Amino acid sequence: MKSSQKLSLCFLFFSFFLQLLRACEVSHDGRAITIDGKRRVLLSGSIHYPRSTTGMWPSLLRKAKEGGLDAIETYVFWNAHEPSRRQYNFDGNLDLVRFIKSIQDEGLYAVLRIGPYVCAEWNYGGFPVWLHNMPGIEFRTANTVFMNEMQNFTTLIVDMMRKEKLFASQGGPIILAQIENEYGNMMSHYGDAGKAYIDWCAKMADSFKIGVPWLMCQQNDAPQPMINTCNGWYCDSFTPNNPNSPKMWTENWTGWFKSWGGPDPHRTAEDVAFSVARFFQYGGTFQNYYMYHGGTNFGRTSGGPYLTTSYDYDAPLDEYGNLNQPKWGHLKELHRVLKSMEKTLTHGNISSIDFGNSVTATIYATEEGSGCFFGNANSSTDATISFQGSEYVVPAWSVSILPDCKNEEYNTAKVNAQTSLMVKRSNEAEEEPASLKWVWRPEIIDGPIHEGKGKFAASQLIDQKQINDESDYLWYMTSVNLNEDDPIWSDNMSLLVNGSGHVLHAYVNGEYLGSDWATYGIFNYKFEQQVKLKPGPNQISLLSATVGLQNYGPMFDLVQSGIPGPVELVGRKGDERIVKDLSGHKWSYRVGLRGMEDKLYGTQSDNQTNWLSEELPTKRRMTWYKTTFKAPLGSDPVVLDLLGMGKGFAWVNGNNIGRYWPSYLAKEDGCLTGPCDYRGSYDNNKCLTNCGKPSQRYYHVPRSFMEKDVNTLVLFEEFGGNPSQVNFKTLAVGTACGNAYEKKTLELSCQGRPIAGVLFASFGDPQGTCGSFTKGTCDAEQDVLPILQKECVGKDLCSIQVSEEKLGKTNCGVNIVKRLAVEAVC
Ligand SMILES: *[C@@H]1O[C@H](CO)[C@@H](O)[C@H](O)[C@H]1NC(C)=O
Ligand SMILES: *[C@@H]1O[C@H](CO)[C@@H](O)[C@H](O)[C@H]1NC(C)=O
Ligand SMILES: *[C@@H]1O[C@H](CO)[C@@H](O)[C@H](O)[C@H]1NC(C)=O
Ligand SMILES: *[C@@H]1O[C@H](CO)[C@@H](O)[C@H](O)[C@H]1NC(C)=O
Ligand SMILES: *[C@@H]1O[C@H](CO)[C@@H](O)[C@H](O)[C@H]1NC(C)=O
Ligand SMILES: CC(=O)N[C@H]1CO[C@H](CO)[C@@H](O)[C@@H]1O
Ligand SMILES: CC(=O)N[C@H]1CO[C@H](CO)[C@@H](O)[C@@H]1O
Repeated sequence: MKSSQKLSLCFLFFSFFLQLLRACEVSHDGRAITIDGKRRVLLSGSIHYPRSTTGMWPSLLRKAKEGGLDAIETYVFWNAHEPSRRQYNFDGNLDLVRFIKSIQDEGLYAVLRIGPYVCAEWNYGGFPVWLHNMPGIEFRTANTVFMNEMQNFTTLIVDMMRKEKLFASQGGPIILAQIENEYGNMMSHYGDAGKAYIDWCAKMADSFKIGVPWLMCQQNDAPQPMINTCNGWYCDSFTPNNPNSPKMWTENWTGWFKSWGGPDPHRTAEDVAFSVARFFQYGGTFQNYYMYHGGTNFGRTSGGPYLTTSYDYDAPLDEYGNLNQPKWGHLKELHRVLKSMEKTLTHGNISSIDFGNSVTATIYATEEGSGCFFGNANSSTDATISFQGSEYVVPAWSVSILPDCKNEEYNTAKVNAQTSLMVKRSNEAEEEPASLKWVWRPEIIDGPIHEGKGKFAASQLIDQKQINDESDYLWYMTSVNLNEDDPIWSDNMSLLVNGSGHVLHAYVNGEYLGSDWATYGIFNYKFEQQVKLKPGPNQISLLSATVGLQNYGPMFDLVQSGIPGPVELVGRKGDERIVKDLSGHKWSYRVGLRGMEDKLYGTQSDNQTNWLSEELPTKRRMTWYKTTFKAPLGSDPVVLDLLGMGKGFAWVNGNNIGRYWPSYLAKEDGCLTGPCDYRGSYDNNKCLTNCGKPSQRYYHVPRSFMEKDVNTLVLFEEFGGNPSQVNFKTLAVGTACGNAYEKKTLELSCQGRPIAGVLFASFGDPQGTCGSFTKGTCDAEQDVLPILQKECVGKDLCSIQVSEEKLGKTNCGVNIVKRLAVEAVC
């Protein structure tokens, strides 16, 4: 089909009454992905459906569309969909079909990365743990057991999409699919079998005949017809392995993820825009933001080890779905300019001029006209270049885009989008935290646990994955018979536990002995504690807790979790050290916690007895807390402030909102001391904030988890905490700042509420950042504040043309690039 008259979207209209779907042909050449024969510039963004709620999807997708995206990319999460072999879950926020249809409803395309290995900082990289326990299996290599299971699941997903007519070839939104994921940088560890496996993956994918192209990311030897694509911070120097494959970027990291013990990573809007603009300058035509919305690792979905419940990622839409400004707006503007050049970028003859010092101009020439990029990859020096008789200033580490090669329409370092500072407001529905009435119960760990009565036994320490990941918690229990003439018997005996994942609580003879946990980056701990033993049998009960299973690395699936051992008793007599290894003892195992078996987190009326209201304990290990609360009024996102708590899980009306661990503070140093300098190569250790504070204090409680009236909050506390400070807050834009250059339009919005006031306005060379603007060396001759107040106060959105006509003359010198800076309160 070659018809330029047709709408470029494959689907025209979709409603309850009418479903007008039109199949379209998705293909590619060396230049771009083509849709119905037309080369396209495609801007895509990752949103993972299980990391938000169905209620959030429409607004997230609308904001993505409004932000200038053409496509939404998602992984498919095998372990979420097939928690037990051949038992499937596609309910609630796992309803993949509904998610893809929601994408279509917003007029967006979809990119389906089936994997089924996904990495994604998702528990075990998306593999079900039962898979690990299949006899004879080896992951991600030419192993029949693995390949059969992978094919079984992949087929299920492909068939499901096909049945619902979701591929573009059937009139659906899916224009691209992906098989495997980032295997290229792992393949050498698998030898020849790795190569055989990737060829098999390609053949299998191709055999599905889905009618849209398949991608393989980070796979330099991807067999045809797979398109190999780039993932990274920057992908401008990437070249596909086939002249017929377009230059595609499947993961452009908009920020980074966070770990327990880690500070908050940030990537500036200027640098993300720079990386994208450079990619297009150097011939790219498809790029995807990883993530566009990161969201939340609800329940036990976070990968690891040690990845936080928040998966905010500093993405253009924040964890809660708010616009992360200025990033969202700055990229929106970039998308608009790139889309306006679609024809030029996908057809133009490309030539370039090297000005030295990392400054280059790239010209895309077509019969109808030319488009230009001026790139300056020098991290410290602004450049002035002379091009076709005019002079242009290109700031350090920036790209200017001139769609007509004459007028600069966009520069990645000049942010015109507003900056929003979010505030947390206390819950107006209740005078909290004082009004929260707590009840509590101990987790029952006497009785069977201290008698070592488990559900199964083994004469060895097992890998915690053997329990199919049904719980974070596994009791390892054994008994050791000692008498006073035992060689290790002494006044100074200790228990040693070599553990890998990730937290340990040790009990001896019914008494708590101590705890230990790994630190981020070093995922094993060596617990050693002096212990008082008695003659006769001694009961040792070790509770191991995982904090997200490994999701990345060569053979990551084999990394041990739980207590690999050894577990030893050590006796000391003078300088002599005598060891008794308990690792080969008979160990009895018990999965999970009693309170979880009894569903203490639920709202059902059974099990509501036995909660104690007297003497609310603090700093008490292994304790369940419960309270009821009224949902905060309004529709702003809600967070649970868990400051004062140790580590555990939180449930709202039975919904597991994820692991909490506010007592784990981010490292003390390495954070920013001033503003982040966007110039120079980014990596995830640049521009950190929140050092020395809890890695995660606030936890997202989606509105759909709450009822209007009474809601139940249950906490399981492992280390000991104080719930009296726990409270709910709502999140909203508190301050909105605009900072726009002359000839641009300054737009301000409080995102959902009217602008309450304007505190500062200056047209000249104002200094400082949002919240601390000051006038610079020059300013407008008349006070511009009243103009802004008149235009903005009481409005949901105001736009002001930044020009002397609108704001009056200034006393600025000719060399000053004038800007309007405004600070508004919401
Ligand atoms: C997947 O495996 C089940 C048996 O476990 C089988 O019934 C089904 O047909 C398989 N699906 C495919 C597509 O092979
Ligand atoms: C950046 O510019 C400076 C000054 O012009 C020059 O000395 C330096 O070599 C340049 N760096 C790069 C990486 O081009
Ligand atoms: C682009 O290059 C082709 C082949 O060299 C040439 O025929 C064509 O005229 C060029 N077009 C423009 C606009 O420069
Ligand atoms: C027990 O042994 C450890 C390790 O040698 C030593 O650090 C500790 O001081 C000893 N304690 C006593 C009470 O002797
Ligand atoms: C302790 O466990 C780690 C795995 O977490 C293992 O690499 C190490 O060899 C073990 N130490 C000893 C002494 O066995
Ligand atoms: C090679 C590499 O670091 N890949 C990472 C890309 O980013 C995604 C998302 O954060 C990770 O899942 C990959 O491990
Ligand atoms: C202590 C108690 O009442 N436990 C019960 C809680 O509810 C579950 C089922 O929901 C029962 O199995 C427990 O016996």
